[in-house]
Amino acid sequence: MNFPKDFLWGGATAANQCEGAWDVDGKGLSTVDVIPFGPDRMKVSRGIIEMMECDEDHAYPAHEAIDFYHHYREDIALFAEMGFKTYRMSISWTRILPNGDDDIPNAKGIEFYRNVFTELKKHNIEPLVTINHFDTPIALIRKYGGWKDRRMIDAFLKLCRILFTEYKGLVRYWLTFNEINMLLHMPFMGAGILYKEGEDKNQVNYTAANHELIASAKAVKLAHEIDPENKLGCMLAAGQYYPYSCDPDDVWEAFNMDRDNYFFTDVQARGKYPVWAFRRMEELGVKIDLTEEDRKALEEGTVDFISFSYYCSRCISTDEEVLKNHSRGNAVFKAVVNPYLKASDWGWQIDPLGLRVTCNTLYDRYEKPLFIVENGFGAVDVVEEDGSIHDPYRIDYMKKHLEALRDTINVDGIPVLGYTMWGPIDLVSASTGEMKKRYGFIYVDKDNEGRGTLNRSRKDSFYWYKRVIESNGENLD
Ligand code: BGP
Repeated sequence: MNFPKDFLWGGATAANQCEGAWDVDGKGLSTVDVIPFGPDRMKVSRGIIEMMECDEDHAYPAHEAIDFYHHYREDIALFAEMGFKTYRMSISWTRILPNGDDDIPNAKGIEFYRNVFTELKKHNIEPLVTINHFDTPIALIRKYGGWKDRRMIDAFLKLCRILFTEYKGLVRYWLTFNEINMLLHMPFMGAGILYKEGEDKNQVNYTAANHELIASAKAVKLAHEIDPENKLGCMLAAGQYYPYSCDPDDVWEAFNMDRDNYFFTDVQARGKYPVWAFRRMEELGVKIDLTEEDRKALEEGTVDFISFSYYCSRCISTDEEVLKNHSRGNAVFKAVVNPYLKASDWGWQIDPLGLRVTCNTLYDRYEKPLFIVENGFGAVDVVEEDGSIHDPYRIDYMKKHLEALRDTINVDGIPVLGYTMWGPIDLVSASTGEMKKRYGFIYVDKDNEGRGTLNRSRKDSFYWYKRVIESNGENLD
């Protein structure tokens, strides 16, 4: 028993982390263009420091990134060489609509993505497109204050209508919002949210979440209307919470931490807010504006599949002493170090079985096909004198996760549409802005300071993944 016959093997990237060309061919300014490298990055991402334009004192990694904008043919050829069946990428909203809601789209932006999709088709690679991957037009933040304003729904749908119409027949798989739950953790990066003095953060966050959820549902309906062949997915930053101990308080805490994340997918998959979400909002003193029309939209816009990123499981405790040992990994999530697991250099703990646990939980909850659209290992790579790059740690991480996925499919019987590992080509890290935190099978010659030729080269893992795809996952060695 192995992976399904039409399993979609591939890799995933995001526009701002690879395209560069931030101000080229009419592209407008977006949140990700003003999120700097260095110590201020997290503060800006979280909305603690306000940054609405670039300044001289900071460097902005998204400006050039790995310049996929000018290298896409070469990069796609390398993906094809590995045998990719699918490539997950995102659209830069401001490349299509420079101000976020322009009446006339930017022809150069439309053309760029058409060229990319056509190139993919040439290589028989199915595009999987994230409509919004941490990317809010600055002009809409100035105009509306980002997703806390209901008018963002119409602006987003304007973008969606253009995409679904322009790329009809070229793209079939769409995700509405990348890691939609990130809105609660990195509000500026996730949803273009800046808080005004005295504003209640919970109220703002849940209002914005409500708007994104309505926008997502309406986009799903629209996509199905424009082309019934379209398949739409939600996208969650997943990773099961484990209780640190069997103390019922820890168990209950872990259960609730998970629920906070499922808040979004519960609505996107089931078409309505779960009972507990209203109670939770009441506890927080939050009131959302959910009209009859909104409820209908949520009901009519449920997703076709559940996609998610999985890097690690999370562990939580109610014991103050244990809580002091905060996990360094993915610092946006509250978690303590799990003593049973090893970690990457960035403190992200490695838990392949956690992927199986997460898949089973999501399938039990929604009974819809799953799609793992991000999983991978950020590490420092060394280029040898002869130019080769040996990355057994990356192969080991992915092999173990693919074994767990194989069990999920074969032993547990869960339908999984595909697997797009994160960052098949080195790109800018979303959390740290670094180049040094590399995920790729393809090395890009560029360092944290922006120096390098941007030349591409194949790591050992490149050949390994090629064998994996060739054997449809039978050969994971
Ligand atoms: C997810 C994001 C990606 C990606 C990945 C790895 O949260 O969807 O954009 O970057 O994490 O994280 P990082 O780049 O911080 O290592």
